[in-house]
Amino acid sequence: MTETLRVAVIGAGRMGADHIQRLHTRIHGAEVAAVVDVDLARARAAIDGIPGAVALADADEALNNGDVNAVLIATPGFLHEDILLKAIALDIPVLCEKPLTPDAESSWRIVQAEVELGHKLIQVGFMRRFDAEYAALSEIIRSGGMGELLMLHHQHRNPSVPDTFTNEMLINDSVVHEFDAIRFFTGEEITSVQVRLGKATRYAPAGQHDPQHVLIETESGVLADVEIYVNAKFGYEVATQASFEEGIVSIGGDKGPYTRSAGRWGGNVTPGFEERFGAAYDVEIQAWADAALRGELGGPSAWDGYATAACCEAGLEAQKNGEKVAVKLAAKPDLYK
Ligand code: ISE
Repeated sequence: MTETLRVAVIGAGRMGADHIQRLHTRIHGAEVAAVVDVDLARARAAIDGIPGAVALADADEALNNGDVNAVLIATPGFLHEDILLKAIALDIPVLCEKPLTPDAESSWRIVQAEVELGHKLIQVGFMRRFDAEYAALSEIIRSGGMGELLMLHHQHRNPSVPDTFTNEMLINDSVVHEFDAIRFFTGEEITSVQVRLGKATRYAPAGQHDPQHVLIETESGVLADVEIYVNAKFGYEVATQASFEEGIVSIGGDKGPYTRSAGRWGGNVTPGFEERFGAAYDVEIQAWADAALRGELGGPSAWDGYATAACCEAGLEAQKNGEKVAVKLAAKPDLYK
């Protein structure tokens, strides 16, 4: 049995570089064996100080390198399918940053390839499931101690986004996390999505309507709403309030230190997702490595990637027509039950 994952990290951008440092300095049982980036200089910079790691410009070269036995994919979503199918053919474990692929049809091809292989290899990078407060809220829901969960209210605010962040990306790149979180909290599939466009901020880049209000229903009738606001300026916030029969639970509020000085009180606003979810990413990648070394899966599966892609597809249609759009899902294969 393999004792150490020798990981090829594909993509050395913002998230890839963060994961490379994480694997190198904090994760047990996994090491960076190769870093691939079309920008070879960026790949070289990313392996600086990591003994035994090679920098490459081609993913195939990394996958066929005898020293590699696992893959972490951190490229933009449209590049995922090819690498995922190759990793499945090689039967090696994968951590794939969200989205699994950009649309439900291509995600379904990944699900089918895994079903054909006969076991699960792909963990999708929905890191919020590994956040301590997300886990605590999920436990409260499962325990039934506060009665039935009735509604979820989500706030997802980013300080700013690059000009290349399209209107569709508010759904595909940002609300995709809420789709997964709602499925994680309720243990149910999402049945419909509606998007409402109200008054918009003048700080949104051309072509982007920001903020947007997303209304979601699950199989048992839990209602969820999401404020997605990606040019909120003040900082980063991901928070949820859950309404139960017996009370209300809030997660994701401001954290200390809470300071009082010179007649004022306050604290620091979280600047971005690396800070907000840094600990969750560590837990996520460690869970992936531990499970992969046992030949198991340590988190959300390719099915979760496919189901959230189907929600995004409904969300994009809803963005255009303002209607409540049904989520279309294929039957869940036995492998994921
Ligand atoms: C980004 O890609 C993420 O994954 C962040 O968690 C999210 O808050 C942000 O909106 C996305 O663009």
